[in-house]
Amino acid sequence: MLNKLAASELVLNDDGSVYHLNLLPEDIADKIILVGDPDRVPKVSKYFDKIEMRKNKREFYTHTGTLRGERISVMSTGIGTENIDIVMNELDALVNIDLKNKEFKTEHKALKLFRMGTCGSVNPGVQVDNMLVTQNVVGLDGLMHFYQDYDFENEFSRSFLEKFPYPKIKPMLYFADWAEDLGELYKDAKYHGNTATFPGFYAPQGRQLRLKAVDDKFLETLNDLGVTNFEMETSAIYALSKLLGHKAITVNNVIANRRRGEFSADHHTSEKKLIEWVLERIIQ
Ligand code: R1P
Ligand code: URA
Repeated sequence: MLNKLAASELVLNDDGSVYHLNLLPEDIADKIILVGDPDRVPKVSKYFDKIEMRKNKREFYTHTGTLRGERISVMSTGIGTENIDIVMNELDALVNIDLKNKEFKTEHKALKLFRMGTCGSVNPGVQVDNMLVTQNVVGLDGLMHFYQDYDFENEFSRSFLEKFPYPKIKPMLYFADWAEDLGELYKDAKYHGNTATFPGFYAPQGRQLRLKAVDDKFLETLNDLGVTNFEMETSAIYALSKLLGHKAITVNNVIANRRRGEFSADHHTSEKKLIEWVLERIIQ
């Protein structure tokens, strides 16, 4: 690969910021909280001692400041792994590429990424409005098949693949796991589990409004394969972090129990609890 990147490959705005995130290298901290919903960004940054920077473009809103004296950023990713592809590559470019010369830096910087999201449980025993940390993730979104050199295997992936009964979906599957040392920070979470990340909210997650999903037993089948919960970003966050050399962990607020047909009666309160819980653990 050429060391100097063409203008069409690493796209920058007029002020030299990365194209979609609209950020300059000095705008981000090494610890970044990733949330899906742009409205969740101020709900997190209101806890900062001071906010030094607010920028946005499209669904990507970023606030950077300090909390208990430590620099920290919070950024919204919008929905889906295609957005995560942009977020991860542009965040990595901010720290590991010299944007002026468009050359790779010789020293690598590792970011710490903390996804704080929402999910639906497919384990009937998981209670809504509680926190669920993702240890392993299976991506059914296919993103990582566009990258060379990604082939992650562990005990979970091997047993999952052995029994996965949907041949049309199987070619899209890939696996990843958390950054173990960040997992230590979250060891007292109510639930730890295996997450499945999907390229949609409805049929991909087995929801049937007027259209039928792949099969009526999708939730039970995935749960039998060891999956605890469904959402739309973690596979790409974990897998791209592994390839790019960053550390990542996800904790989601369980807002739905799909097997019991329940939805949270007050997800604003449990969201607040999640934000406070995460901030207490990642800034010590
Ligand atoms: C779907 O409603 C969205 O909610 C979940 C899913 O992953 C998807 O992004 O996460 P966030 O609440 O972080 O957006
Ligand atoms: N987010 C999802 O992607 N699925 C759910 O069921 C709830 C939140």
